[in-house]
Amino acid sequence: MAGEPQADCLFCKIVAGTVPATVVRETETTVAFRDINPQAPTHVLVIPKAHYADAASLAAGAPDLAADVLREAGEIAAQEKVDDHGYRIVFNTGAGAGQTVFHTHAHVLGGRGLQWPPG
Ligand code: D5M
Repeated sequence: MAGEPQADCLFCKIVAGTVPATVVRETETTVAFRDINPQAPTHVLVIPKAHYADAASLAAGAPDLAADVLREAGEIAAQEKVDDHGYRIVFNTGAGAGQTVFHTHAHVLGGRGLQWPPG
């Protein structure tokens, strides 16, 4: 069912605490942790605790939770002090766009100049 934990999902395991992560912030509905393969000095992932495969299905199925994730992305940028110079919030959506973990996650990237368009 939408939102239910999935046994084979890496990020559900991080939520459950059975896979370790460097958690930098947690709320009732979200967890933020450092990306294991950082692409910028600040690279934090913000996830909803509930399982939704991608940003679009999260927004369609649980719009308040989607708002929580976006708000937390902003809170992380402030906490990491990258909000002054600008930062990027990225939701890779679909394998062709580079999504490898099918549990919605916002990448919060900052602390260096970011090029546009992205690769
Ligand atoms: O992003 C998936 C991201 O998840 C990718 O940048 C690596 C990161 N990742 C994978 N495993 C872990 C663990 N265990 N801790 C922290 N970060 C992790 P995507 O947009 O799906 O390519």
